[in-house]
Amino acid sequence: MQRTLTIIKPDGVKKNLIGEVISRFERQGLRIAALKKIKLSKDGAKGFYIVHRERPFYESLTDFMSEGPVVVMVIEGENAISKVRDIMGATNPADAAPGTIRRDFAENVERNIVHGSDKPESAAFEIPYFFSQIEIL
Ligand code: DAT
Ligand code: MG
Repeated sequence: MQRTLTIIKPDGVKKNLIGEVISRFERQGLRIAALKKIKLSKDGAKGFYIVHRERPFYESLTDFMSEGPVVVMVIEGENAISKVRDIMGATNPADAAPGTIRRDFAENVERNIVHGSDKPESAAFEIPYFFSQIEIL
């Protein structure tokens, strides 16, 4: 059993895709262990994406992530990290496989609808960034 942190990004919330995205995860046998809708501040977004601080897209990415509400979730299941990433599709929707969330809904490499932890070490940082232990059930 593995846990991963998933975010429906501001573009996904704006496009009314909360239910659609959650359904895709649930249909693949994953379980929502925690969930809330929040709005990140610019600093909150910068802290979450701190690993990307040297990347040229860091400022633009963190502006986008703080432009409107997001839904943050802890998703649980066998191989949840790679399962969620398979359902999401590649970072750039142009490279994402047919039937993935990003291929079906994302506008471009930045506005790409969803986030999912990329490895257990990332999940271990990202889950407590948003949730305390008593909120994960
Ligand atoms: P992922 O979200 O697939 O794990 P990542 O960790 O490499 O991708 O990058 C984090 C986010 O940063 C990504 O979802 C969108 C944005 N991003 C990545 N590469 C980018 C690029 N070349 N130009 C603009 N934004 C980019
Ligand atoms: Mg990543």
